[in-house]
Amino acid sequence: MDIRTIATQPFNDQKPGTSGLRQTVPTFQKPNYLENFIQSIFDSQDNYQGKRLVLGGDGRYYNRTAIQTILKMAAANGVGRVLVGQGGILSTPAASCLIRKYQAFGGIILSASHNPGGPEGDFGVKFNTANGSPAPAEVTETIFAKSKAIQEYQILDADDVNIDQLGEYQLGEMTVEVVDPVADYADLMASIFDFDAIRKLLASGFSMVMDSLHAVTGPYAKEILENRLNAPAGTVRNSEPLEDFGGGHPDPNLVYARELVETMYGDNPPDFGAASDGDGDRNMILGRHFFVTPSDSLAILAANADLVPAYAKGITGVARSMPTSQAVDRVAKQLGIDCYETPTGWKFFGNLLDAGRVTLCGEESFGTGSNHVREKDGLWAILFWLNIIAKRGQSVEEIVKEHWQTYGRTYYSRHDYEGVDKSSATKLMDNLRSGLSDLPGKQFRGYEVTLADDFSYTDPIDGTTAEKQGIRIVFKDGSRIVFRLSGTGTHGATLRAYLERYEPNQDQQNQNPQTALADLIQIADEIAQIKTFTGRDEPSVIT
Ligand code: G16
Repeated sequence: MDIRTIATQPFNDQKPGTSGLRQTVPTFQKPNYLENFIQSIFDSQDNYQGKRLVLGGDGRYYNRTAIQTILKMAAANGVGRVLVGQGGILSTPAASCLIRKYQAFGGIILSASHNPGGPEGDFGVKFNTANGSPAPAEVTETIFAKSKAIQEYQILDADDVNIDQLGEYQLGEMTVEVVDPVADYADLMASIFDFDAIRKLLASGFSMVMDSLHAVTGPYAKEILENRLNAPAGTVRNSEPLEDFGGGHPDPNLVYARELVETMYGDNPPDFGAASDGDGDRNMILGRHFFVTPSDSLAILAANADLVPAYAKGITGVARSMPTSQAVDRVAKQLGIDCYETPTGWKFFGNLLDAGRVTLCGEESFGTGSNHVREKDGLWAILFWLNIIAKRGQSVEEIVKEHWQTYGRTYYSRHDYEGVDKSSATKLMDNLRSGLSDLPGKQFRGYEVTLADDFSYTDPIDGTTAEKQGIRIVFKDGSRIVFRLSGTGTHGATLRAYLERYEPNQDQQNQNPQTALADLIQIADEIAQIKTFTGRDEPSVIT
């Protein structure tokens, strides 16, 4: 076996963000850049030699090249067997499913999620631990520390493996198993949902469209929706994963999933529309001329969980990230179950799910999931909605409006200011922080501040703490404004302002959210001086 030890020097920018290391493709193409980070992952782990690793990505540009490098490095570092998705494809939730099912010590997932791809686009590397969850902070901190001290890495001098052909291959002493990326995941979905009921729904004239945005969910959605659930051929649009996502931005929201939005808001639209992102962990749900906010979606899934076979016996608890609206809290209260508030980032749900404290969790950033894997899961959320519709026999809009009547409506919106100068964004946050103690008791347009803090979280299972997780300004009526800087961008800084107002009165539940939140939008600018610090008159993306 020809293992080479290559001398290298550290890079200073390999700190994993909200979800792994994300950089531009040209950054990852710098000599030794990918290798340093992968070696740092191996160096952060103990006793993995001889064990299994799961490997795959969302098919974006550089995926195939990176997979060959990682396979050779895994062989040189003593990994026993690597399960790699055929063609290098594995959605993030499918990778989590494989790690758990085949008891791997971890998984390396190659994706920059919803960020654009291509030679000038973004690339990313995420490491998931043996429970299938994104690596917790102590692991990512160790990886970062290793990356700052690295002097050499190990790589096998060998030919590339044919990752397009299912089967087993030998790479030095390591076995590479090229696996069907879809089958195990599709089986898992069939074990959770009432596929017979969904099949009947789809045979009854109910129409739907799923937009895979030329990203990883195409093959998964085709197998599950068209092959197993008999949806008509063509139900899944843009189903072929492309290295540059067809030039699009694989982000399932009202701005970037434009084609789907036009269909669902056009003449005679289908009954149901859905989309997922680059790596298949996000979801967007639409009805005829109707958009479901992710925060509402989480609350509605929780309120209807008893309609799904896997959750019919009840859910133990729910969790949401801090900026996610409090709609699910009201459902939890009614169900008499716990509701946890965690920092942004799916990794914070892992311990709660492992300990059985929560069954469902979700985030405002178009992510919802459950204890079936340890990642958010786009197709799972779409199937959950289909299962609910099949059982309730109502439209998306009817289900949501009935929910508002029962629990009240939580008006919600996120305003993103993308590509802001980093130092200006930092100054804005510092300025906000320094004024927090003066805010309680102050009135803004009739809203009185009752709490203003920088959110910190202590994990109830392992006691670890995470500080400075976003600035919360809470008003007397429960309305909130939250400010954070995104941890997933690669160009400048992205400021996110999250706005929320509760409306229990049924007569007031049909406003446009931007109108309903107009005062809070003004207050957000007044308190944070967004225009002054960013130089922007309006957000780049409103969701
Ligand atoms: C990632 C994380 C999510 C997070 C989202 C937005 O999603 O997994 O937990 O909510 O980023 O994070 P930020 O506000 O820091 O940009 P994904 O789909 O990009 O992996």
